[in-house]
Amino acid sequence: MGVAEDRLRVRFGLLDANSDGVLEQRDFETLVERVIAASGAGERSPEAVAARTAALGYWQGLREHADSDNDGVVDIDEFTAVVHDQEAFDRYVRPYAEATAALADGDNDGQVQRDRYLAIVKASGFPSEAVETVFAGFDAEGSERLTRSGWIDIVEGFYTRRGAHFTDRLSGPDPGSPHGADR
Ligand SMILES: [Ca+2]
Ligand SMILES: [Ca+2]
Repeated sequence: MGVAEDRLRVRFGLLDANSDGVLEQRDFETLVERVIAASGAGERSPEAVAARTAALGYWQGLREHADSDNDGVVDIDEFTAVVHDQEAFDRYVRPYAEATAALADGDNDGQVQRDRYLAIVKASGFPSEAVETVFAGFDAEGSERLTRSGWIDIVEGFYTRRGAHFTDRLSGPDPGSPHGADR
């Protein structure tokens, strides 16, 4: 399997929160609750409510776009056919990235602290070491913070780039177990 296929499998596996091999609404509901819990935002906070709406929008957008056999779930072949589509990213993935960045930016100053970033990205299923490496790569000045737009750039790079990209590190050494349950 080539690097590009590995990368696709990792992306798919991260979204398949219940690891049943297909993407469905339940996966997105599970993911967003993990992210909300990790963020420290209240379950009923406006940011949490907005994140749930964005997660559902992500799923609905993906299903409408990708579920070509119309069976109500998105399998890896259907996912692979659409994942690099920049217009689709802008339409239904970016709002979710923005909502999670808002969750992470607890004091709403446009900056995300390193510990919050790490907690949320790990809750999304990425392996710890990879997450820290990517943060360090992005935070070249050692400020221990990311801007919200930097956060969205990371998500966008991970999902839409076809070629090599520094977010490849998020794939970690073992793309077969992206959830890294015991790390
Ligand atoms: Ca699933
Ligand atoms: Ca399908």
